[in-house]
Amino acid sequence: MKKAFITGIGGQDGSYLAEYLVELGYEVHGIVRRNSTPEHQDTRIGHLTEKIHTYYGDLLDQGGMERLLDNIQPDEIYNIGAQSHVRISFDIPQFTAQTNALGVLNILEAYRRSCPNAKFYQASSSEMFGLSVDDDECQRETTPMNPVSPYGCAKVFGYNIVRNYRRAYKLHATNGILFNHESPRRGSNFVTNKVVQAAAKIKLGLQEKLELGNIDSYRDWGHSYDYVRAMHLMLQHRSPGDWVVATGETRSVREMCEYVFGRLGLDYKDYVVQNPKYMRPEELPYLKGDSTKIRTELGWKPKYSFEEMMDEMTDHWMTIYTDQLILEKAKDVV
Ligand code: G4F
Repeated sequence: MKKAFITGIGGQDGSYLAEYLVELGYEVHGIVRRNSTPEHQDTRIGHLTEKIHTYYGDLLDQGGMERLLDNIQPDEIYNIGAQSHVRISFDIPQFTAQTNALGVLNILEAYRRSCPNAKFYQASSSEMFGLSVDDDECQRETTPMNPVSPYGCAKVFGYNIVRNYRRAYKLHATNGILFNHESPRRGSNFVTNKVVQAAAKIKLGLQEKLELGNIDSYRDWGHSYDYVRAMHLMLQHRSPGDWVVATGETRSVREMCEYVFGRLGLDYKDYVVQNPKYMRPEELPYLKGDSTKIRTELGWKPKYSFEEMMDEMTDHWMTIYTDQLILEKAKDVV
């Protein structure tokens, strides 16, 4: 039985990855950060409690990580934990840099010292490309990195230190350069989930307006489930490398709103208002990934289309809010 160790196991990707690896027969271990509301800590992994092993841990605590890796001796390590919100990285730049840059170095050191024969995955990000776009309007493994946020800058350090450790210590250390990926488990302050939740509430008469920031930026949105399959595939390859994972399609936030509201029979223009609070001091205007390398060399391709993913998310929240409404009405009757 193979053993996997996942940082950020309680997040969107961590939970899909843990589920996927359990299905494949892995023994799955992962760390969650301690916070003051423990009841929120396993919202996404509660259904897996009997099947996985979780520990309190933090990427900033290298000693703790080393002890865990020493004891567990995993075959595969997935470093998915991070401060993952780009706009918030402008509010807490030092913490973002500590977690997303030094945190990577901490776990790499723990890995090198405790279980150097394991394979290592680093959650690198398309945010690292920033303002760079190739002549064909895509970003790929060879596109220069020109980040425009503390988050992106920290991720570039993480990416480079993985490449450095790979060469210097002959480690199977790999970077997945993932473009945006979403699902019903996405945090509600990322734009897709914010939009579907609001559209569902507006449809049911529970909300009047939706406040957004820049709706003219473009993103390449895939499904988290498809992207965790890609992470696993990368670690099955004989040699480590850097792989872009993307759908190759791009849409503006405006187009995404139009689709989601439209599916519920609403016109987004009647409800979406812009609030400077959600604007970023510097914005990444355009992302569209070319994932030819992983498609041709590893045979990866996404199962979800953009529409299927947004429909799944919308239906998820429509069901939840409809059930809540029914409950509220039942209370009124009693
Ligand atoms: O959903 P977002 O916050 O995702 P963003 O910034 O692209 O980052 C995500 O993808 C990266 C990969 O490229 C990951 F590395 C990162 O961890 C994260 O998963 O914002 C998407 C777009 C941006 O252009 C943003 O300015 O939506 C725009 N937007 C407009 N109004 C908004 C809002 N974003 C958020 N979060 N909230 C708004 O109200």
